[in-house]
Amino acid sequence: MADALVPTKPHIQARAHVASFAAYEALHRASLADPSGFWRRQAQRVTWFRQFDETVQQDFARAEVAWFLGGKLNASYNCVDRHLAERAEQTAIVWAKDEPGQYERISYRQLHEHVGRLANVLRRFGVRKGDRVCIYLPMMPEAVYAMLACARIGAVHSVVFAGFSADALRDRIADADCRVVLTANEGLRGGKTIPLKKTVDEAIAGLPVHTVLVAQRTATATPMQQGRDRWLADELPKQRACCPVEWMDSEDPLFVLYTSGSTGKPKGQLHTTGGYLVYASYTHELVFDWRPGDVHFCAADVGWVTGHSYIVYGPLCNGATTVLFESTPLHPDAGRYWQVVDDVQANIFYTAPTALRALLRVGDEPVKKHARTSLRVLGSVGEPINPEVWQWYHDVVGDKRCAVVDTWWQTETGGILISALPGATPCKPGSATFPLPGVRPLLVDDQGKELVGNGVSGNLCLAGSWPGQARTILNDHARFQQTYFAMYPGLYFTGDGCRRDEDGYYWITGRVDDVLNVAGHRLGTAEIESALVSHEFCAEAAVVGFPHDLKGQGIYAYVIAGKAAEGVPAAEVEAVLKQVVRKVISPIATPDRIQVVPGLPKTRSGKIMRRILRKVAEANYTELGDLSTLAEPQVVEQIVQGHKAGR
Ligand code: 7RM
Repeated sequence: MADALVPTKPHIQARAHVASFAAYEALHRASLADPSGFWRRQAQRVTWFRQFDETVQQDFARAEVAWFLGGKLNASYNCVDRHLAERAEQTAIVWAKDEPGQYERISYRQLHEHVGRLANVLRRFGVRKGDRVCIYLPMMPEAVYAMLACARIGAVHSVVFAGFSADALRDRIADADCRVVLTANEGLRGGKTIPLKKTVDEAIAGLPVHTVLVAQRTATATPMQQGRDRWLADELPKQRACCPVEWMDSEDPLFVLYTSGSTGKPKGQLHTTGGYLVYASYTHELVFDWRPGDVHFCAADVGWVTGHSYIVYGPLCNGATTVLFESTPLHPDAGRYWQVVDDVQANIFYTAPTALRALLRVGDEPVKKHARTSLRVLGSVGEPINPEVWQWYHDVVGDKRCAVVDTWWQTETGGILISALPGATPCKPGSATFPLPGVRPLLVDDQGKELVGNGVSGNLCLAGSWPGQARTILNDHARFQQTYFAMYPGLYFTGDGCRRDEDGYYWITGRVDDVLNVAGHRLGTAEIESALVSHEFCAEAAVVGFPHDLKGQGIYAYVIAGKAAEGVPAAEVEAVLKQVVRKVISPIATPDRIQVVPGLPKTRSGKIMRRILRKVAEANYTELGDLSTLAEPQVVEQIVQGHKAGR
C-alpha cells in the first residue's frame, strides 16, 4: 500500500522561504552542482570581521575538513551584538521557569550585558582563548550566558547535561582538561531539586579545577570551598558589562560536546566557529521557516546538541526570540507545553517523539484545553517518529493547520541534514523526507557499494562535507577517522540504517551499531556494560535494546553474577546493579530489566551473539536463528526460561 501523503498547506506555502516542491528540487540540484558557490553565499548570513578566502577544503580519507578558511568572526558577536542596532529591546530569551506561569524575558540589550559581564568574570579567573570551560547548569539563562561568554573570549565550552552523574561529569571534565566549571547550587525540574553543586564537588575531587562559579537557582545553601568556589551573584557586579570580543579564525573551536558511540568512553565532538554558526543559522531559518518576529520554542535541553543549535546558536544568530523551558512536559500536567505555547505565543515548537508518545497516551483533552493558534511549524527530532504519533502531532497538536517537520541529524552533524521544509515538502508520516539543499546522502550496502535509485535500503552515508560537520574528536583524531571515515572510504558514515522508498523519501530505520536511542538519548551499550561490571556483583554483562512503547527503545541487561553476589537474592543483585548504572552514568541509562544469567551466548571465538539476546529481550523466542556456532548452545534455553519467568 502506498504511504499516505500529507500535502503542503497553501497558507504556509504563501509565506515560506521555499514555497513549492519544484522550488526545493531546483535549489537542491543547484546546490549540488556548485556546493562551494552555494555555501559561499549562505555564509553571508553571518557577520564576518574578515571575509574568508576559500570556501572549503576537504579530505575525507584523512578525516580533514575546513570551511571558510581565512575568515574571522565571533559567535557571541553574531548572536548578540549585531542585533543591538535593530532589535535591542526585542526579547532574545523567554525563560519559562519550572514554576508554572512564571516567565522572565531577557532582551537583546540585557543579553549583551549579561554575556559581557560573565565573559569578564571568566577572564578574571584566568580563562583565555582556547581554554576549555565546563558548563554544568540547568535550564536557566545563565547556561546561555555562559556559552556565549565563552564564545566571546574564544574559550571552548563543554556543556554537560545536568542529568549526568558525578562519575560521568568527572570523565568529561578530565578529558577536556577544564579548569573552570560553571554550575548552580541546585537545579529545579518538575518540582524536584537536583543537587548540582554537590555533584560537581564529587566530580572534581583530585582534578585540577581551580574555579567553580555557582549560580543560585533555589534558596538551598551549599557548602562553598574557600578559594575555589564563588557565587556568580558576588562576582558579576564587580565586572564591567562591556567585554570586547575576540575575533576567531573560522576554524577555531567553538565547543566540544560529548556523545556516546558503540565502543569505549564518550567522544568529545569538536565543532568550530564559522562552519557551525553558518549551518545552525541556515538550518534554523530554512527548516522551521523562521521569519523575524517568530517565537521559537525548542523544548530540548541545552546539554544536548539540539539545545546548542536550536535554542542557542541558530535562533540567536538569526535574531529570534528563543524559549528556554526549564520544566517537563508533564509538570504540573500534560498540558504544560501548550500552556507555554499560548503564554509566549510560540510560532515554532520542536520536541522529541518520546515526549509526544507520553502525551498521546494521556489523550487529546490536555491539548485541546489550550488554544495553540500561534503555532505554525511543529518539529520532531532524536529518533524515528512513529507514523501514528506524527499524525497525532499533525491532527491534534497542530489542528491540521501546521507543518510537521521530522528532522534527522546528529551531534556530529551540527545541524539538521534531512527534513521536510514547511512550505515545500509533501510529507509521509514517519519519513524524514529529503536532504536539505547542500546535503548529499547516499546509501551503501555492507560492502560499501552504492545503492543507486529508489526502493533501496542500506547504510546511511554522506558524500561531501557540509559546514556544520564536527571536525574531530577531542584528543583522538584517529578515532574520529576510524569511526566515521574508514568504513566506507570517501564517505562519512552516520551509523544509521535507512531506506529510500520508491518515491525517493528517506526513512531512518535506526542505528546499525551498538548504540541505543532511549527516549531520544543516545547511549552506547558498551558504556552501560562497563558501568555494570564496575561492581563486584557483576562478572560480565551484555546490554541490548528492545522495543519500548514510551521510550522507543528500552535497556535490557544480561549479567553473569560475580563471586561477591553468591547467596545474594537475584532481586537484590538487580537493584544494586541498577543503582550502579544510575551512579556511573545517569538515571537515563538505568536498565529497564536486569536478568541474571548463567552464561552468555558466545561464538567459539568469544564474541557475544547480540542478535540472539535482542530476540530474547523482545520475547521473540522462535526466531533465534542458527545456534550451531555457539560455544555453549544450552545457555540460550536457560536465558529464554529466565526471560519468560521475569515477564
Ligand atoms: C539530534 C540528535 C543522533 C542519532 C541519529 C539517529 C537518531 C536523530 C532522528 C533520528 C530518526 C530522526 N543527535 N535520530 N534524529 N532517527 N529520525 N528524525 O538526536 O547525536 O543525540 O543522536 O539519533 O539514530 O544517528 S544525537
